Amino acid sequence: MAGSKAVQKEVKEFMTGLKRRNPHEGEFHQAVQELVETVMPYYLDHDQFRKWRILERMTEPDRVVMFRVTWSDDTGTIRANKAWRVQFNNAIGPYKGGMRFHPSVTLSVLKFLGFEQCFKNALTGLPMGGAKGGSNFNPKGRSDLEIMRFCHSLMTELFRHIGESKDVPAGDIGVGAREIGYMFGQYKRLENNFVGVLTGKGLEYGGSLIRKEATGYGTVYFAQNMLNHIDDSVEGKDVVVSGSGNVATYAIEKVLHYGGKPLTASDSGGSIYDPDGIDEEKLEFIKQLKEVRRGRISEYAEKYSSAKYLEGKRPWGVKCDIALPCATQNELNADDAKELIDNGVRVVAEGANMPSTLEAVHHFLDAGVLFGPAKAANAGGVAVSGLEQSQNSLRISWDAEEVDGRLQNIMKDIHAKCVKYGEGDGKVNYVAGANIAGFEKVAAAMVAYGVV
Ligand code: NDP
Ligand code: 2IT
Repeated sequence: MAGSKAVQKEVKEFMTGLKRRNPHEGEFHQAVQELVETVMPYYLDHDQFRKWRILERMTEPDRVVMFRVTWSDDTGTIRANKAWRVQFNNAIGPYKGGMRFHPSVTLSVLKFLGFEQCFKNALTGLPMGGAKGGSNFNPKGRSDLEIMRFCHSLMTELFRHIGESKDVPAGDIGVGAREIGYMFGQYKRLENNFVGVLTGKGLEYGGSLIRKEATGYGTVYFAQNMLNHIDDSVEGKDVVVSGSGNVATYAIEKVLHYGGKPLTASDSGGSIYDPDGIDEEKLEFIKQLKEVRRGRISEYAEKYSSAKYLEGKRPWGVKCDIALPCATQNELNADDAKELIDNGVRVVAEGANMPSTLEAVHHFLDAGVLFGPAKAANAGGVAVSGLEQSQNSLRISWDAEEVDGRLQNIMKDIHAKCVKYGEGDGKVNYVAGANIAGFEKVAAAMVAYGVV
């Protein structure tokens, strides 16, 4: 293995070039830095990858489509939003990755997400390349009809760039079953073709059981695998969760199944802390609140007197054994990491994409916390998307037990890959393990194609 000084020098030089080529893309720089820091020693030891300049090629998307989405709101006012689809890399399969609707969406955000998706998808063992898309559209407070007009308009451009063997979008922040339905309906109409071009579809029109639950369940399966590896388990543990959307809700549900105690949930307004624990009945309230009524998490504290509402605060100050960041990028910084470590956290599994800053990750690793990075820990969502594609191609539907069983096996397998590539000195560095395992698969496929 190359010496650490030489490695650091190569990382620095590589990042200088990447930042020069991609100015003002902080999130993208961060995601690449995290990968390159851990992959560089492996890269320097593998001449075939260096010779083919795989890292330089892999950090440049295959293509980016940028377009305008024009729609009219309920008052008749014309609106125009920006939208993108970043088709990052299809070396190991058709492009695959979610669509995000949120005012914070920029090209940099979608490039970081698309880049990480390539390695995450590789880890699942399924044939899926990496992509991400989305818009700076803010769905909050919009009526169903406004959402529908926006989704139809977006698909009126996007349809020509996607396809069941080309690029298969799915959900992400601000894009759930409702939005997928509107987008799929418009795709089908424009192409006159009923194929599995989106995943996360409703069960009535080709969706898969367990897709809705998959990311949150998968994150807790991953945490359970990390704990089982040291002869421990989620049972009896205090768990702090951020977010109250799709990923957070089903992470809380699986913690309950495993006998853990979920203590918190949050949204962009603040966090709720329930020292009595969020039980099945309280979780049902959150599901109704968020999936049906689209309300604020503060209502939980109005309903349950056991809970406190921490306005404008993230939940990282609450003492816990396990932390599951499940909201958004950079929601857990160095100070939060120190506080969690001081309070005795033993496991962090990232349900969201890049929720921990690079400094926070370094703190967790230095403190010996079992840290499951997003690429590995939240791969369950896209894995079941891959299974939805398989079911669509086969024109069959597996039952929930079948899909959940496959999901559990995939998460176990990802854990094993992280151990294989990240074990040293009796410890597992899951960041290095996930990055190297994902990188190796994509890189080997790129080498096989020659210079393209
Ligand atoms: P949802 O839209 O269902 O929920 C997002 C949650 O995060 C909401 O509680 C939202 O609060 C909160 N949130 C979003 N942005 C911010 C912000 N800037 N500050 C504070 N809170 C915020 O999205 P998902 O649950 O699907 O996604 C959550 C994370 O998981 C994202 O990082 C996503 O990329 C990742 N992920 C999702 C997968 C999936 O299958 N859905 C798969 C793998 C990863 P509010 O309502 O107030 O905005
Ligand atoms: O970040 C992710 O992995 C997702 N939003 C899910 C992508 C997918 O294609 O299911």
